[in-house]
Amino acid sequence: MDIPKAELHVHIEGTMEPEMVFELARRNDVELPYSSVAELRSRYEFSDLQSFLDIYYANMAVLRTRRDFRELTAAYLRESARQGVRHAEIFFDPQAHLARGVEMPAIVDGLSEGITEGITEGAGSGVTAELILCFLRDQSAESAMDTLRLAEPFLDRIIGVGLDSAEVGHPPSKFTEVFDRARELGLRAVAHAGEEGPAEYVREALDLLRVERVDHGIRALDDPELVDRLRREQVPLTVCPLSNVRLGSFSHLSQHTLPRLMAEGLMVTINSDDPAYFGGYAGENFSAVREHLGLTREQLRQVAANSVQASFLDRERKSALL
Ligand code: ES4
Ligand code: ZN
Repeated sequence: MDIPKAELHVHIEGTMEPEMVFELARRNDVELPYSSVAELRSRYEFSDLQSFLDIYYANMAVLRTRRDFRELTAAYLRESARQGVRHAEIFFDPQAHLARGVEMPAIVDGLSEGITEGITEGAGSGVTAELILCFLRDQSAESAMDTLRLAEPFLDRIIGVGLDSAEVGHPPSKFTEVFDRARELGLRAVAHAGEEGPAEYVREALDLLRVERVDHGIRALDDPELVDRLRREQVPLTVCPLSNVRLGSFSHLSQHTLPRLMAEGLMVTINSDDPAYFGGYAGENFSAVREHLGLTREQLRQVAANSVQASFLDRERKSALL
């Protein structure tokens, strides 16, 4: 699917293919508990979000240097550009790296160099990308605030903040203060909500964190009043079809509620989440929903246009992509 589109929900750490896990492990002298790429790949059978997060955080141990972050990001941009992505807003999880002693400058410099390299050498000069710093919601609000403070010298290269990791038991309300601070600093705001957690978390993300997009949001369908509000306000939802199936929200892609979200008149986008783990990048998510949910070309065009509209690009760049 080569319809021009923006990817609004991708975790850079989730783009690390098993081959790169092994390559970086060798280069950085990190011992892996698997003997081969095939064995690692065979572990990618998840029952829920936590079972995925356990292996996702474990694999991150191989990411150590600025160069690692640069190569990871450049590789992601090259692949997603091949799949029609013209703009990407990329999540990263600094707390996970700081915990291993990797410092904020190595992380942000590496990621931004990777964006430059990916754009100029592979993806083509038409591609753009931005970074969104995510707070880990299963860590404390204080840790999130400390992370934001550490990121302050780099805010010229960070467009916004997000909220990710284990959702249930970690409501958006826990992070009201740090999102307020982020907004004061001029950052945009998004948050994962309603992936495994209840529709109420989507409301909290909107009312307390004042997010401009909701990441996932699929559980909003449990709450008709919330659906009305999402429609009225045209709040973008960054839906990740292959991710939702691999993490057990739906038994098969044919059971995904994406068509219902669209029929309700919501502003839906299609994204890859953690493509190295869930079986596909943005284009592959588009092809999969076309095949298994019967979305028409016209509907897919609409979803792609939504992604441009829902991005943090300025008005001229949006018109150029529409
Ligand atoms: C994530 Cl699929 C998903 N959900 C929540 N947090 C995440 N971090 C990386 N992938
Ligand atoms: Zn996600």
